[in-house]
Amino acid sequence: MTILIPILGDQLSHDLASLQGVARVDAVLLMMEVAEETTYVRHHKAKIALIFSAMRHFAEELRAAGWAVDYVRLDDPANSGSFTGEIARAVERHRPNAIRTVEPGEWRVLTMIQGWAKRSGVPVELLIDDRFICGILEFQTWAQSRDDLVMEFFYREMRRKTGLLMTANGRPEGGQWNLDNENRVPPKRGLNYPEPMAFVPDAITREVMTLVAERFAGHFGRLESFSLPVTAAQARRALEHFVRTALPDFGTYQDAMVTGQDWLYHSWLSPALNLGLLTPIEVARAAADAYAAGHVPLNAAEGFIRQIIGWREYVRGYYWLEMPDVADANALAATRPLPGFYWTGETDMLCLAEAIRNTRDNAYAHHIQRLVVLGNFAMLAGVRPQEVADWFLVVYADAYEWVELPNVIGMSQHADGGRMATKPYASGGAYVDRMSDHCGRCRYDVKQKTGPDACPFNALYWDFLARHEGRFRRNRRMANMYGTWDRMKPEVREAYRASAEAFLDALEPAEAGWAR
Ligand code: FAD
Ligand code: DLZ
Repeated sequence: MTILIPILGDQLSHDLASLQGVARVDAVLLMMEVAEETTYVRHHKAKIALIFSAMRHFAEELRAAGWAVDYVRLDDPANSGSFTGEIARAVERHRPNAIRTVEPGEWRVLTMIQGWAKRSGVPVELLIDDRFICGILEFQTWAQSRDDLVMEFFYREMRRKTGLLMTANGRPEGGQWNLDNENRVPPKRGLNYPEPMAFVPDAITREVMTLVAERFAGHFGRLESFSLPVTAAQARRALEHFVRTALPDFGTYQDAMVTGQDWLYHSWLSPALNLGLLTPIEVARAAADAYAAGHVPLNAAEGFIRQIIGWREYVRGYYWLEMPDVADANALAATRPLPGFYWTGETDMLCLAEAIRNTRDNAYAHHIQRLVVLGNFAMLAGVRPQEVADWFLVVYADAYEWVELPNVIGMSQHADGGRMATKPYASGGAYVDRMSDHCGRCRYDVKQKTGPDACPFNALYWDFLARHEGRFRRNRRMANMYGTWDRMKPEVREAYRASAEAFLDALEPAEAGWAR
């Protein structure tokens, strides 16, 4: 009896469902570095290095634990270049009786797996990925029971399910489910920002970095500062470090942006989480335990836990509920190509330049840079959502379609017509000014509303509301903004629209070939 167990690059967990209940003598674990996965979009160099290094470390750990691991390297001359091709070759080598694998993170890969049994003549067992707190079917049942998909209500279900920050009588700790009214404080001078734990590349990582530097030289991003955790043991140390040094201030300064400060109080745990080096429940428990021990305040623990058991689980459920149609959604009929500065960073808007620098150097930008700066600009400018989604999938070390696409199409571009968010996350320069120190150092003036020196976010915001009046005017959550627009003199409204048009006309589109 031989069972072939493919383990994909984001399934690097020792308690993976496919490894349970199988005798080691009966199993061959198959891990595949394949060209198709490295180039279906042209990932940031650091992302490829991270995945290959973590895969190679995980294979060593599996071997040390007594598993037979068949590891196909990218530079193996016989490598077919695709998961499906490697399954066919592995079936030739091992003649398995069955293939057993865990549901993948992407629709694209699921359609591949659905063809394996027919192509190879070997039955394929597809197991639920129980590393997530909420299963795909469970989310679908929740969604069917409701008229809307408001995340807050899903989050409360997850609090009840996990018991995290719940009192013995089933009430939320502190009496409130959500403490965001204590969060979103602007950054002050004199704060000390802890850095995430940095790991010096070992021999395996250095070998992978050389491979990536040679083979993927034309891909976006820098590799030199690579220091991410590549094993579960390192990821646990990074989690402990975050809980001790940054979590206490996580909630308070969650929306802050500071020039030259790339992480502020964020965790930078998403790459390890999304690879499977950490599980969401252990990360959320670490925060709850720190609160119980009196080390972090409730607003920090609650805010952080909401991101993990709320948003992260929610977007995964949304992805499988809405795929495949959501990938092509474009409710606002946006047609503009992505501006070239998303790849070069060459823009005078300091908030954008800073977010893109962080992205290029670290394959990272924190949530508010992604949402309020990069996503907001693309939506206001009317960039085609699929080009925005490709960019986000390329540039971040934590980007897999199940988590990237809902955040782009649903949360940031409103391209799903409001299925995820009842109102678009649109804002002008004032919000960036309130939450950051960028505007005081920027070549544009956030206080000026129109003209060549005004912050472009101001005119773009009003132009966006005017362009989409037919869709949004009846939205009760946007009534105030349309009230303000209505009270403006016609010549003021016209000046906003002319300013936006002049700015947009001058935008250079990106050169072809960066993303695909
Ligand atoms: P922290 O601020 O420390 O948050 C803790 C954890 O909560 C994160 O590690 C992450 O696992 C989870 N989390 C927080 N917000 C979200 C969210 N909206 N969706 C899912 N998980 C969340 N996250 C990804 O993991 N991969 C992506 O490709 C991705 N693309 C995004 C694209 C856009 C347009 C936006 C607005 C958000 C995107 N996010 C994505 C969500 C979020 O920005 C990142 O998870 C976060 O910035 C990762 O940094 P961190 O670990 O320091 O997060
Ligand atoms: C993202 C990625 C890359 C760059 N390379 C590989 C690879 O060579 N082998 C592999 O198993 N996985 C890789 N991945 C992650 C996969 O794309 C990921 O498993 C699927 O997208 C499903 O989420």
